[in-house]
Amino acid sequence: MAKTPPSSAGKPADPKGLPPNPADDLNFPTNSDPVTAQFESQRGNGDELQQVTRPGDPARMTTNHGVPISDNENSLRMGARGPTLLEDFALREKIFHFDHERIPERIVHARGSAAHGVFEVTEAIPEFTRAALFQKAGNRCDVFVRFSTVAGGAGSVDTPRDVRGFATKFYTPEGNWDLVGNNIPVFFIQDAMKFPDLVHSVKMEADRAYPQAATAHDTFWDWISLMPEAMHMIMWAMSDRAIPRSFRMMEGFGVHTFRLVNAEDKATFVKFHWKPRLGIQSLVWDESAKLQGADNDFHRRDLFESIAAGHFPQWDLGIQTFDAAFADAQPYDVLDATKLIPEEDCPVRLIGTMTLNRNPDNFFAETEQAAFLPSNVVPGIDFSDDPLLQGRLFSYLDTQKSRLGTTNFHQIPINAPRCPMHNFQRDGMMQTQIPKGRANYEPNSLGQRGEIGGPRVDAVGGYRTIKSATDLGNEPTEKLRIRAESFADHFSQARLFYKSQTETEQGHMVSALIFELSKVEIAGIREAVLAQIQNIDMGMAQRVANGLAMDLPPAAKAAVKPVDMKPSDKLSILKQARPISTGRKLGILVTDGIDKAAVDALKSAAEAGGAAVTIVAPKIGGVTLKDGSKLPADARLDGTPSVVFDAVAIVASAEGGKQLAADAAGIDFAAFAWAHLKAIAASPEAQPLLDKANVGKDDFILAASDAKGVVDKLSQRAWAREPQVRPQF
Ligand code: HDE
Repeated sequence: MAKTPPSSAGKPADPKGLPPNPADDLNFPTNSDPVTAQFESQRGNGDELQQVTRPGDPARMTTNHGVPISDNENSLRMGARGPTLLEDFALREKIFHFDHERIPERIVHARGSAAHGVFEVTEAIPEFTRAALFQKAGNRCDVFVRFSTVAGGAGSVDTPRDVRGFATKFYTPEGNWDLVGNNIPVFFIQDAMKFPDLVHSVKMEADRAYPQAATAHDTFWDWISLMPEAMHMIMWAMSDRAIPRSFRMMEGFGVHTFRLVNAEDKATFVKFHWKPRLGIQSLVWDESAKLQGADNDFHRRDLFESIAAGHFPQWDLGIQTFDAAFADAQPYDVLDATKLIPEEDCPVRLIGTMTLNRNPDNFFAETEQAAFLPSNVVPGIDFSDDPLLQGRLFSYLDTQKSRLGTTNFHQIPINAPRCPMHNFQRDGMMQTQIPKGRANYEPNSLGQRGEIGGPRVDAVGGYRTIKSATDLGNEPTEKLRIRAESFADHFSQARLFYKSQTETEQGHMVSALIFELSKVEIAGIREAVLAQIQNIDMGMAQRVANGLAMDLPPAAKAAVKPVDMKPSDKLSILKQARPISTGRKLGILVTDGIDKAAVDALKSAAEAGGAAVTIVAPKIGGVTLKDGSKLPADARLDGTPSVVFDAVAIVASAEGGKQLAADAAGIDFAAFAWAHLKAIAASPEAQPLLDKANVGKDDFILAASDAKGVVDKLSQRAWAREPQVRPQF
């Protein structure tokens, strides 16, 4: 554990010429402590939160001040039917507290879900960073991760077309490191100055307060059509990345270029990646739109239930590291957040694994009060001059004060570091700590005079900003309010992204643009977008124009003529698909009069593959089997459409098959599974239903007895079916 640093008088001069550590007689950790010991002694184990977790055991009910309560039903009144008395402190306190239960929601990323977990280093990288966490393989720290949509309010839906936030708080022994990223590696804008405009344009429109959680409206596309720098991000937002199947199946990206700094103060540029162990998968658009009605909480439920069932989602942390020579050689600026570095040009090296293994005990106390700050970095991790990142460094600290109401938000247990925290910052609203002694200033000599002297800086182990004034030879000359010329190419990477997709994925992007622009009421805005996207790909622009039944206007003028980059398979979801059934969901629709064996075979095959099974029946009490026994249902057909499953089976008796074919919910169940390109395993008696639902034949239409077949297809979609179920442009 931490040692007492030597007094300044006796301290040898620091080899790097740093000032000696001031005198102090208090213990505090330094980076010179053995790393493993630090981790063992200081790694959080959840106890920090346990100290404030109320178990909810039966106990005597009290007021907030501890006074026992005798009656929680009736307020105090004068006579049986008389007026209520102001004196009733139990009533007043209860209503007063209730009146203030809500806090302002996040201005963006308001709707989110989170989980606790552990991060473990698998490859040490001391050559790149002096961060204690990364000094040794096997080092572990606790993490808290919040996933979110961006545009919608806290009560909005889980599956709109939107970017997803992926914010991770690492509780390291050197303080909290927050990697506040998204599931898309680039962003809409290059400069923080434009963020309020972006957000105003995408949120519900100012006069009518709709649409909620949607980009498909005039103000968003108006703004986008005038912001060519957004075109690369627009390609991602129109791709299936913006409609993930699950938080568990998304990549995460730090987006900006950061820097790692080693013990010799050598800096290396870095981009952070999270790679999901379950692979990446998305919904199809019609399914994600229907899910907004079927289950508003689709992603939230999926995360919570998976963790509760012990299917802990995992991601590998990867880094792309590069130096200034590499940066200078690229045809884009690595400080521009609208650009990515293709993995083929700079491979991702995996250095750790994160496992989310515990649901929060209380949504408000943990998920809602979690405050992530990109400015939370630890020694060995530094920023770059990316102008978007620089703006974020201000915004997040600032916004917590308005959301959480106090500069002491860092004391809220979910935000508090799991390592010692000492300084001379004092007081403020909601101060919950009681610093002892009268030393609340520094320097002071009280420590040498037998009193508590308080903490002192650690010039060696403490955070030191890297010395270079600016990045990449960008030496300061004069104050300028400009955009660097190296940021001017807005289309080459948008084209790279489009060209890197499979035909199926390109078709989805075209359809998404047609859907979104069809919701735009002002035709001139649609035309302005068509003018921009011709600079990305003329074929795509023509297909979108066809889908809108509009003529292509002249192309917008591009500041820099786009170049063709080498397509990158890592940008496509389908080129990286992984057939993993773990954590998937099979819905089995059953009717009266069936044989249980068929259901049992499906169930055991699915469970052997790590998938969850839901028995769906016309009535919640279940069905009566052929042998007269009962099979209980988990869900009722009316209210559990097939959109909530990865694949479905329909096991019907002859009579049951006919009844389903006469039930709109039954027809939708089969028709949507077909339209959403899912595997359907059906008993022969279900054929009347399949006919009524216009279900055709292909490799994904199986016999109910083919339990293995349907489980193998849980993580796949019948892409070849797509032209049969919706128009292609
Ligand atoms: Fe954020 N962003 N952002 N953002 N952001 C917020 O901070 C902001 C940006 C991201 O689960 C806010 O605590 C500015 C990029 C996530 O609690 C706010 C700019 C990326 C979350 C804010 C950006 C993100 C936020 C709102 C442009 C991906 C949710 C509430 C300069 C790398 C964190 C809050 C959570 C939240 C500002 C752009 C990711 C207002 C000014 C780029 C995942 O401070």
